[in-house]
Amino acid sequence: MFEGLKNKLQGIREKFGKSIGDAAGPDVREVEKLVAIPAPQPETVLKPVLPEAPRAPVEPEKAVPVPVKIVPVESKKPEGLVSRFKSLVIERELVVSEKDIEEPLTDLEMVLLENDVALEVSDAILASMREDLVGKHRKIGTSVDEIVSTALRGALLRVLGDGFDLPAYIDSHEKPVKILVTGVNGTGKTTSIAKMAHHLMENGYSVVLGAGDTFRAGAIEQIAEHGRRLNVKVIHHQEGSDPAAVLFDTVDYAKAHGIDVVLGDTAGRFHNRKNLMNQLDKIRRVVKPDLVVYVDEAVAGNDAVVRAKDFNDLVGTDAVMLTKADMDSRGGAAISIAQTIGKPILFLGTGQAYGDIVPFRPATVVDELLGVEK
Ligand SMILES: Nc1nc2c(ncn2[C@@H]2O[C@H](COP(=O)(O)OP(=O)(O)OP(=O)(O)O)[C@@H](O)[C@H]2O)c(=O)[nH]1
Ligand SMILES: [Mg+2]
Repeated sequence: MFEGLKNKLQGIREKFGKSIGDAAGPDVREVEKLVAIPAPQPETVLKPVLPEAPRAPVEPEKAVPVPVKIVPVESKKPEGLVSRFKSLVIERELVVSEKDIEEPLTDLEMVLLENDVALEVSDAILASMREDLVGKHRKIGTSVDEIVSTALRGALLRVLGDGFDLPAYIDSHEKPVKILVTGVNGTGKTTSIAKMAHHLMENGYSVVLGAGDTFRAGAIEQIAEHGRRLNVKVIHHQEGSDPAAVLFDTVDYAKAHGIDVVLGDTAGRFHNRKNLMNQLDKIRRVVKPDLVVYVDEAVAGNDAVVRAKDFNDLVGTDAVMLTKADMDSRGGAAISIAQTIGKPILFLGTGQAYGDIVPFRPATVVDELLGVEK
């Protein structure tokens, strides 16, 4: 999963590390040679080592620290020797400037855009990297790669958001919890419904499926077959019937049988098909779903991001499931969707089997991208 991006990010980490290392090395030597600068008051001493103001806005708590903590260390040294403030700071600390990381930042931007990360998300990641790296006092001795990977991890976590805990949602919600699945044609909606049913049952919830795709030939038989294999009830009407009525009946069945979760399928549709979008609107009004889950393919990259936006704008979306992540080496959609539409990713689909569904946990995805050993 996301192998291409993962490999590129490794290269980027090394570039950041090299740039920061280069920035630190010569400085240390050069400064150590400087001598005979009179020992000024601590305030004056510290002024020249204040880092350049970062270009990106910083939150107050992340603002450049005034290095007052240096003072006691310095005051222990005898006065009037070498350029005390410089040797002190450089010996003990490293301050990265915007210029030091300009090149790896540009490389990072290229890698993100090449891997289908949306422009606004790439911008947000870069801003976060600047904020975390530029102008901060770093103790020499700290691993540079650790500094870089912590910044990258923070940047990715910021754009991925908090994720979505479905079991917690179901537990705190009146039953049945009604989940409506939407999306364009062939992205894996029906398969994802079967996978979600399997996942929910494994977690102890009862489920009923609604065959809300009454449009495509064979769609009802497809979901009915999933129902047979999973031993789950499927409510269906005839092909061509009103999907809102099918899903209404599915909710009725769930209420009558004390079922925890309704999973409603819908026919695939593109956002520019006005009639079909109106039909979704009608389904929403009749069924009043608790969660509308938009399904798209991770492999679709930026197209998936654009479509997710369109669906969210037109019929609303509460969470996203990204399928075919097993075939996606770029990861752009997975990284971009939560930030661009402001809705969490719920699951990743990672194959064709019922068990190939993974709750989307941002921290785990970032570990995967940064190659953290589990
Ligand atoms: N590799 C892989 N294939 C998947 C995944 N999810 C779904 N598929 C495949 O994608 C194809 C389409 O899946 P469907 O579930 O029929 O898609 P749909 O969105 O319901 O399609 P329509 O109802 O025609 O709009 C099938 O061959 C699935 O097996 C996944 O996570 N990984
Ligand atoms: Mg389908």
